[in-house]
Amino acid sequence: MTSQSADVQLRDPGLQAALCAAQRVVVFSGAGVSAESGIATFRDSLIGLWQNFDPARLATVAAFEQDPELVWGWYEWRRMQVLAAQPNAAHLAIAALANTNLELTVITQNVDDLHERAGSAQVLHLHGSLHQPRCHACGEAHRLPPEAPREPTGGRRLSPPICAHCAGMVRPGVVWFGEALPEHSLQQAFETAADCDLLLSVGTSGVVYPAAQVPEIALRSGAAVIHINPQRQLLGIGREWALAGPAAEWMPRLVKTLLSR
Ligand code: BJW
Ligand code: ZN
Repeated sequence: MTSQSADVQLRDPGLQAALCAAQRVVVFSGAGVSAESGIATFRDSLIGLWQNFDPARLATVAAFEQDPELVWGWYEWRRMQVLAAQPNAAHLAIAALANTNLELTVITQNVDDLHERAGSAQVLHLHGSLHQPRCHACGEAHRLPPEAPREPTGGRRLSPPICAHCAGMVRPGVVWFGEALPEHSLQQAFETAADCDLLLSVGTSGVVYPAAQVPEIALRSGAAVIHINPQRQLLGIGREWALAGPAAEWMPRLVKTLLSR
């Protein structure tokens, strides 16, 4: 996008007023915020061993129980991608918002740690983490051996580690379809969304519930919501705007506007 069309979009008087008035700000992020760090979004097509699989069919307990090597191998390939990646300008801009007098809450659906590595503290992870596997049988946390970041090589089937506590199979520490989200994080996400005056919804397709309720709750509670996404449509509920384009271009602009009020 040219900076001129960005200027035109940012000049909207309602949007300017929302940015000027913001005190309690929520950033709600999805896979698109990490796209420019080289992490595939969830609904991108897969490559290598997994190219004939639908991610939504790999991200289930049933898939793991039926073919643990396939599913564990997929998650290890993704974890390697994340270890080799760096936070991008969007993650950094979001982290910079914490150093202001705004009350900021970062809520993410992502299973990577790029918000934290950019400097954001206390990120609410609604869908868990690639870096916190646990036993599928007894739930005990499993410590992965420290690994130097390396380029993922296209992936392969891998046997899941064995739990030191009960010898059960270790599974990725993410939330699969049909599983409950972490109760405390979800409750906090809903409460901060209901209580914020500005929510920035960055890089999410907004199709996965209950996380997709977060921007809906903010809108219904009277907050302004800005969607930052090359493709995102408006929800059609209340005071909302769509800024079309990549997060790594929009977030630094928005943060600059918020800081120069
Ligand atoms: C850019 C960009 C750039 C690109 N800059 N942007 C109501 C109706 C129908 C179904 C349901 C319902 N409520 C619940 C359900 C079922 C289900 C669900 O929602 N299904 C829908 C898909 C229909 N939900 C669940 O099963 C949830 N659990 C549940 O409901 O439990 C009930 C229960 C209660 C009590 C006890 C027991 C059970 C769990 C959902 C868990 C989802 N987990 C996943 C996988 C995590 C692990 C993994 O990563 O493998 O989380 S699914 C996947 O989608 C992942 C993501 O976090 C999540 C959201 O995706 P996201 O982030 O939006 O990514 P994409 O790829 O979809 O979009 C990327 C966007 O970025 C796009 O818009 C691009 O345009 C944009 N983009 N480049 C900015 N540079
Ligand atoms: Zn165990």
